[in-house]
Amino acid sequence: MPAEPETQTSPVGLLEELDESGPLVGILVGSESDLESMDPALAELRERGISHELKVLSAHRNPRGVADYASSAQVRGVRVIIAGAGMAAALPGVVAAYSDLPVIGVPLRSSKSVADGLDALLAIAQMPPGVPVACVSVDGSRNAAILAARILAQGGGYPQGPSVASS
Ligand code: RP5
Repeated sequence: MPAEPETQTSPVGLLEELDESGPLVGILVGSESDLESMDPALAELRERGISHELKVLSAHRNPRGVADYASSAQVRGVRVIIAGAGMAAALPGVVAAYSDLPVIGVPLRSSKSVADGLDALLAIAQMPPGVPVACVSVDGSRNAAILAARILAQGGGYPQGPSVASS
């Protein structure tokens, strides 16, 4: 009887198989009114030749859309997500709750901001334990793109789950 062909069943292997040539960086903003503040990030990624996509998805107004995007991003080939939002900026944290990808939060100053964006800065920086979101400066989308590029430069193969030593 011929031997069964070897099959790859680990989740990591499955993810590798599903990798498509989609964008490497996913950029989300919470509102159409945030779009302009992402221009520096778009310029930086374009200059570096890093593929990216930009979508408007609000954690409060369209939570299902955010959940769908975040939970499917990795299998589409996205490797880093940049999420910018103003006011009670829940977006980066919600994305991190639905995805294991690195998430970079960009606090945005909007016309309705309190203290020039301090509201969003605190909302993004003060994530609860277990919800890792990197936070750049208010309106710091260029730095978010540079950080995304540096994360991508590390390549894949990151460890899955907490190590025994850290538990
Ligand atoms: C946040 O509320 C958005 O990220 C935006 O910065 C702010 C205001 O949104 P709009 O009322 O302009 O849509 O959720």
